[in-house]
Order: sequence, then structure tokens, then C-alpha cells
Amino acid sequence: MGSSHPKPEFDSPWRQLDWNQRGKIEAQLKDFQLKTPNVSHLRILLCGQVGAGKSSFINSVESAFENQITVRAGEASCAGKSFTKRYRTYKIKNGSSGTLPFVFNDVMGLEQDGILTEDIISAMLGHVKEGYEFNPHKPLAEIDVDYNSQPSLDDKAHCLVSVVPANVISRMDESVMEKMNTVSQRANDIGIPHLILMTKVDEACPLVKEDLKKIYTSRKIKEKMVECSNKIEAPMKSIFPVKNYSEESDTNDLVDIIILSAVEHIVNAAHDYVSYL
Ligand SMILES: Nc1nc2c(ncn2[C@@H]2O[C@H](COP(=O)(O)OP(=O)(O)O)[C@@H](O)[C@H]2O)c(=O)[nH]1
Ligand SMILES: [Mg+2]
Repeated sequence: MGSSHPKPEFDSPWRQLDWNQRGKIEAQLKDFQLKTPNVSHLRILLCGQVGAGKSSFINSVESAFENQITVRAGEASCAGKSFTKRYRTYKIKNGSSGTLPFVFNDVMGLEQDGILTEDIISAMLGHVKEGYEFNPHKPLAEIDVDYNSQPSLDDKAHCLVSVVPANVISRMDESVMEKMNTVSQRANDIGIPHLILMTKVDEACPLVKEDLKKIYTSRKIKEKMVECSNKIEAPMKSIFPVKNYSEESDTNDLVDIIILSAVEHIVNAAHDYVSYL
């Protein structure tokens, strides 16, 4: 092939993912314990446009831990309206013995007519009470009953995760990007880590769709990550390409490994943050 047609696949992966270590990653997460007496769980805030795969990611994490497909966080069956309107915390079960020491929050999509930037920031700072229904036309105000004026460390987010689908990065809405960048800038000012989940890698690259193990050898995925890095102004190392469970009826090791290793990085970043508070 000539230089105008670069090979669609690199000879070796540019990031390592051990495809035999599903059990090890899972065990590490299940055994993970917080070393901070003032925080009882790590709170991970997911944001992104409607249809980005936020709910699917939460469900995929739960599915990986439960060894079966679960659909607790409402997933949209078709693109369009934002399914999630209420602020909800998702805990993940740890066998029959309790829950894992990290939780996820899913907010309404941030497209036009979606969640307001100030509301995502309020959620990040712990001001939004559980169950609050976001209003795209009016931000949560200090006088509202759903406003938590004295959030504890547990109420605050310890990691901000932007969820961006690999197959729409090139044509992502300017307003979505702007909201995302405003929120991540704020996170950065406070010191809250910001990571990016680049979802739907299967939709972005046929090689990966066919064989998930090619996620880090696919030129297309690397290109998408670079594009993501430029648009969201985040370093490559903070971007995690993932494939969520979407149409599968059973879990499998490859998806589990991709999902769990992303969770591991998110949890470590959140833990680092609370460790130095
Ligand atoms: N092929 C594929 N589909 C996905 C992936 N993640 C999510 N989806 C699908 O995208 C649609 C929107 O996902 P959803 O989780 O509801 O997005 P949310 O609005 O961000 O919560 C659903 O039909 C999902 O099944 C992925 O990684 N690959
Ligand atoms: Mg959702």
C-alpha cells in the first residue's frame, strides 16, 4: 500500500490491555477499599449528550459485575429526547454482601433543550438532591427544596466523566461541546479529575466491531481519540475508548475487560483526588 493509504491497523497496540485478566481486574475493583475516613464512596458524574451511552455504560458496569445483562439505568431505545431527567445515584452491587465503594450519577443530556451548564456544575459540587428533576429552562436555585446548600464530601463528585460517542465526534454539536468544555474547565479549576469515555467504538470502526481486541490497534479509533482530544481539550491519556453492552443478551470477557478497565482508571483518578483533599 502507498503512503496515501495507511494501513487500517497498527502492527502493535499503542496501549496495553491484558485480554486474559478479566478476573484480576474484577477482583481488584471488588476488593477496592477507600483509604479516606471522610468519604464513604467515590462519586462519578457522567455527562454527555442524549444517546451518548451514559445509561448504557452504567448498565454495562453492573452487567460486568453481575455476569449478566442488566438494564437498571433507563436506556433510550431511539435517539431524540433525553430519557434521564431526574438526578439519580446508581450503586453497584458487590455480590450479595453489599455495594461497591463507588457510585455513578447520570444527568440529563446536555444538548440544546437539555440540562443547563450551571446545573451540571451544581451537581458536581453536590448541591443537587437525589430525585431532582432538571428543568432545561431554569437552573436549580439556592431557595429550592432540592438545593443542598451544605453538601458533604460524599455528595460532591470526585471525578467528572464526559461521554462522547466515537461515531459522532466529527459532527458534534457546537453547543454540546461548549457546555462540556465549560464544565470540565470548572472541574479543572477545582482539581476534580476529568476523564472521557469514548463510546460506540464498534460503530466507528468495522475492524473493532468484528474483533474488539483491535481497539488499540485500529487506526480509526486512534484518529477518533485524537479528534476527541482536540475538541474536548483533554490529553490522550485521559480518553478511554469503550464498547457498551447494547444488543448482547449475555456478557462476554472482552466487553467486560474494556468496561472494567475503564472503571478502574476512573476509580483510581477519583480516589487520588479524595486522598489529597
Ligand atoms: N453499538 C453500540 N451502541 C451503544 C453503545 N453505547 C450505547 N449504545 C446504544 O446507544 C443508544 C443510547 O444509549 P443510552 O445509554 O441510552 O444513552 P444516554 O442518553 O447517554 O443515556 C442505546 O440504543 C444504546 O444501546 C456502544 O458502545 N455501542
Ligand atoms: Mg440515559
